[in-house]
Amino acid sequence: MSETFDLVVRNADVATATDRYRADLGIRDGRIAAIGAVLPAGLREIDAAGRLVTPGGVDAHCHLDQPTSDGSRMADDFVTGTRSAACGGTTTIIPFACQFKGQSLRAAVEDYHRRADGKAAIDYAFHLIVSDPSEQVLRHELPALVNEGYSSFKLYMTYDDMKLNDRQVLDLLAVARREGALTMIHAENADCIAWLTDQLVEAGLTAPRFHAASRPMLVEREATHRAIALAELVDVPVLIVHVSGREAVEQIRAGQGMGLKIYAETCPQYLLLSAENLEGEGFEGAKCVCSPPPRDKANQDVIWRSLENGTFQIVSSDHAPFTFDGPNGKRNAGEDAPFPKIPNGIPGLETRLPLLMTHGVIDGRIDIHRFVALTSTNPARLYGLFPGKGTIAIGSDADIVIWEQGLNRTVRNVDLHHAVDYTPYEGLALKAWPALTLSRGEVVWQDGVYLGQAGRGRFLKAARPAPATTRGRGHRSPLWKVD
Ligand code: DUC
Ligand code: ZN
Ligand code: ZN
Repeated sequence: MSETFDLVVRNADVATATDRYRADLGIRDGRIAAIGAVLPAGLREIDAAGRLVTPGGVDAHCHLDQPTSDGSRMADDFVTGTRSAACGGTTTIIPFACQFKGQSLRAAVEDYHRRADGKAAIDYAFHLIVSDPSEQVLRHELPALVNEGYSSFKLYMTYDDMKLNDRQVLDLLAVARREGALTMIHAENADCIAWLTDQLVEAGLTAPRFHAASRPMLVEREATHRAIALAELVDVPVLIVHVSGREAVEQIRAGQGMGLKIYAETCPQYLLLSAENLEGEGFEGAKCVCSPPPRDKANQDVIWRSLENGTFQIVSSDHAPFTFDGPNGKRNAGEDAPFPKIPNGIPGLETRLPLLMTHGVIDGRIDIHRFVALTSTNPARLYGLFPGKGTIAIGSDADIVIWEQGLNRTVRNVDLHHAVDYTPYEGLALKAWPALTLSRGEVVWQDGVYLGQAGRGRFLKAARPAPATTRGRGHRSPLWKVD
């Protein structure tokens, strides 16, 4: 075996979730083979020239080519979605294989593999979405799939085509406990939302901004409280996804304070957008319709503080790519369409890391180690992909970002690589962007040019991520920050 490196990244200012050091990185066969002060020559060399170098991002919550039941259609498939991710420094994604009611879970997984096969340019694992926890699913399909590398699943407490009642949630949590899977929960109270929506529509209050009024903080607080209580009853860890504001944060902190393993994720939209963005001219507000909706400035501040103080383990994009114009997009039902007809979700795969680097690290709200933990190391750990993904260490995949800092730019949709015709972050400041992204040692993005190839991305089987119980003696969290 030759000892020559395929690639050496020289003079890197490496930041991981825990460490910061100046080093050369030697890469062989797609993995980091050596880290040293001065490494021998490689077949190829990249001089990082003292630039900040971080692990590639792991976006643990994004939706690509996910079938929907309302006729809307996602603009990004695995070709455009992974291209966009790579250009923004993300090297691993975990989208969702979604079960429709009445469908077999395995059929949903097989269908989703067909959508990804030959298309992804970076590596990917799958979460499951369970919307029909039948006996067959609970007893056979889900345990078998967890064993085969699909070790996390999402359940919904809202949306007519997805929502589960408390008994169904308990049944699924019990399977998660037995099988060592991690449950992600979309926590909003379905009946409250349906009732409020009816009131608003009857009163003729149907513009996009009333989307936020139909799902106030209270409905998220109540469902978050209930989700945590159900997890406590079953004695199993859960992860509350896309947390939007103070009242839900307080529930999560209360659970964590009781010693429960309650993990939590937030997204750039809850840090950088507010309900005011839903009030844009005419139908513009539809560009920011997502659930839960962005809240107000005070809630944004709480979310920022909760990144810093460790309440949150993960920042994901929740990329849910619907175009504004065009068939199946947000404006498909017309400018007068009532808000319940607007597809829920916004794009954000490509902007997640640069926005958090700019508004979090460079603006002094979080340090670089927290940034790496939230965007790469923690999602890799919690979803069973560590240490192959999520860090810069000998033996890990050479998924690496070299940063260009000191920029004075703004987000512009024309510069992005997704298939969506807008970004909700248009005009926000950008002080950093990846100069180069390596995926398993291959350059997929360099100096503004996409160099990836559809089909080179590999499916990753996820190990069982979670401790089986939430506070049993001797159980350790997989997270270094939470224990
Ligand atoms: N929930 C998600 O997780 N993503 C998009 C919309 C939603 O409600
Ligand atoms: Zn959700
Ligand atoms: Zn989502």
